[in-house]
Amino acid sequence: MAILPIIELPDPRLRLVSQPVSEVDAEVRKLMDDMLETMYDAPGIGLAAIQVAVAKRVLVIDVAKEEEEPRPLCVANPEIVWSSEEKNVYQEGCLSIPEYYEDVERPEKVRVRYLDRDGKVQEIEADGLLSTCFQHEIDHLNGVLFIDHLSRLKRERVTKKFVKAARLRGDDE
Ligand code: GNR
Ligand code: NI
Repeated sequence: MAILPIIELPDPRLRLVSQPVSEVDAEVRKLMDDMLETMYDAPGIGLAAIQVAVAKRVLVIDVAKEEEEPRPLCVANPEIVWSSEEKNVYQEGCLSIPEYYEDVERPEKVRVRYLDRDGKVQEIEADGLLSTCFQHEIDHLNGVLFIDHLSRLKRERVTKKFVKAARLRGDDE
C-alpha cells in the first residue's frame, strides 16, 4: 500500500470528469487500497480518485467515529438512483481545499448503486454524514467541488486565496 499525494485547489485536474472503470480488476483494487491508506493518513472520511490525480470513477469512504471499528467502503462507478426531497445542512470540508469549512445544503438521503471491491453490484441507502459524504465524493467524479454549492462571493474569495498561495509557493514555475 502507499500514501499518495493529494492535489489541491487551484489544480485544474480537480475539474476533470472522471471515466468509469470497465471492471474492478487488480489495478482498481490497488488504487482503492492506496486511497484508503491515503484517506486514513490525511485524515479524512472520504476520498475520490481525482484527488490523487487519477481520473477514474472510484472513491473510498469511512464515516466510522474514532472509537468505532473502521467501516471502509470501496466504490466504483457510483450512481445516485434516488434522492430525497428533504434537505439537510452539513458543515463540509475537503482535503483538496485544506482548512476551509462551510455549510452546504444537499438532499438528506440518497440511494447509491455501485460496484464494490469485489466488482459486485451494491445498493445502499445513506442518510446523515454518509449521505453527505457520498454526494461530496460523487461531485468530485464530475469535477464539482463543495464550494460550487456556495455563493459566488464565497467561492471566488476562497479560490483567490488558494490561487495566491500557489503563486507565492511558485507552483507554476
Ligand atoms: O474528510 C472529509 N470530511 C468531510 C466533511 C463533511 C463533508 C464532506 C467531507 S469529505 C472530506 C474528504 C474529502 O475531501 N473528500 O473528497
Ligand atoms: Ni473533497
